[in-house]
Amino acid sequence: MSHDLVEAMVNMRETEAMELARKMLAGGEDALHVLEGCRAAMEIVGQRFEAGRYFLPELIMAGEMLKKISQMAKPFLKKECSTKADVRGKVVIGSVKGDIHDIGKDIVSFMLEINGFEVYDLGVDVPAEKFVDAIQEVQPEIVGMSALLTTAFESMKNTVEVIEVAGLRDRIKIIVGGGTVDEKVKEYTGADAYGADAVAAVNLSREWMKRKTYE
Ligand code: B1M
Repeated sequence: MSHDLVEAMVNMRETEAMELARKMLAGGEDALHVLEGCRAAMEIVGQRFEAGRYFLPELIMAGEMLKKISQMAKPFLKKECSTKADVRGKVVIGSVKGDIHDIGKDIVSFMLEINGFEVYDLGVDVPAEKFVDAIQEVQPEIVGMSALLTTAFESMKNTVEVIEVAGLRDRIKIIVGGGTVDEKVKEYTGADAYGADAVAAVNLSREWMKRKTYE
């Protein structure tokens, strides 16, 4: 991963960051590595925000830079993964209620799509009831919940509970991910698995679909 790109992003030099990302992608660098490097830059921006060195405008600008780079990276991701699409299934995904972060969720959705899944993205700040309605309508095998705010873990847990109360829990597998989500959050929320990144989300989903095929 280019230290220059991380440095440009962290210091809000947008034009330079876009040019570096464009060159890296055009030069054949692994698009997923470029995105994971951007995640490292976001980590530093987040730390500066927490420390009171950066404020909301920097957070917004960092998000915009990453969105643009994600768009740039999409065609290259397709090239890497499209041949691996052998197992199909439906996934309903969203950022849970109270959380409007969507860059990571969008990367996960896109990676699932190019790996042969039909993805129904409910967007951000999604109430539990909207997940329930979508499960009833779409009949997915997998439900994905994303959250970056620690305060949204409660929403994740509540969403899993509401799905259970609606009698839909047994027919789906639930995967959670995003920012500070980890195995403990998975346990706390009652989800089936935690995905550390987009590739993990795809692998888990593929694994579940394979198992379902042999059941
Ligand atoms: Co916000 N924000 N933010 N923010 N923001 C964080 C998350 C924060 C950690 C920064 C910090 O203080 N260090 C902090 C949360 C602290 C906490 O809860 N402990 C924070 C805060 C506090 C806030 C606000 C409250 C700020 C305020 O208003 N005072 C506010 C909350 C708004 C809300 O949600 N209600 C807010 C707002 C925003 C912006 C709108 C300005 C912008 C988001 C733009 C957008 O998403 N459209 C923003 C940004 C950019 C960030 C940081 C800097 C970057 C987030 C990001 O896009 N990361 C972030 C700092 C950080 O992340 N360290 C921060 C890159 C992205 C690719 O990673 O989303 O983790 P990630 O996704 C990864 C994996 O986690 C995984 O795959 C992805 C690809 O590898 N993954 C999944 C994600 N979802 C998955 C689902 C899966 C599986 C894997 O299965 C379903």
